[in-house]
Amino acid sequence: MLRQIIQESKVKAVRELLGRSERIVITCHMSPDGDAIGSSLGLMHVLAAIGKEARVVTPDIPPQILRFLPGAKDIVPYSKYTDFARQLLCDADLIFCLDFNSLYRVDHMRDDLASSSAPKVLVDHHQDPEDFADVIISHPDQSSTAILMFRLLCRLELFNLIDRKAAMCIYTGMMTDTGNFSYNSNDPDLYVVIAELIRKGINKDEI
Ligand SMILES: [Mn+2]
Repeated sequence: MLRQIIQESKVKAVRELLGRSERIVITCHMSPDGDAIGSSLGLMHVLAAIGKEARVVTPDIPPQILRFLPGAKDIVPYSKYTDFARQLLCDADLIFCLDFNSLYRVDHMRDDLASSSAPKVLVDHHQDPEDFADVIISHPDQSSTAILMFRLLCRLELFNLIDRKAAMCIYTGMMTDTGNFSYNSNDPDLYVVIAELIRKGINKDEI
């Protein structure tokens, strides 16, 4: 089984925030990569499965190469749909900030993100996160935000709601940040997670 690395107090805080939130925004850094988009969409699918209205808002347009990911077409790029994205941030009752450690990483979306009254949960693996979120789940020893998201979902007892679509997104994130498991990839837990994602029905040869 997986080692437990996320503190129970933080899991509990996220569980409570989720319990009283309906409109949830998930965001990530500008020039999003496979980890930023994969962990965001993976979370989005699971939140949708528990009946939440979850939207992924990115600072700019995600790269074409990630369009194959389930849910990618529903992403709202702030740079393109600024008013709509601003409204989503403003109306949200919870915001997940994934795969970045500083508000500067969301570029021109910074003010709208910072000024939203919604509580913020940071899930990230970069060093020295800024203190802008209400709950900070920061584990620089983890190879990707996507594997950290998988761990968080398991701790929230949402493992059973990770479907094939969510699994594809999470796998893509894990793969991206390890160069297809060529670096930062000695943690045995990585392969435990991959095994679980394959059981969820992903075809890793097609990703
Ligand atoms: Mn990353």
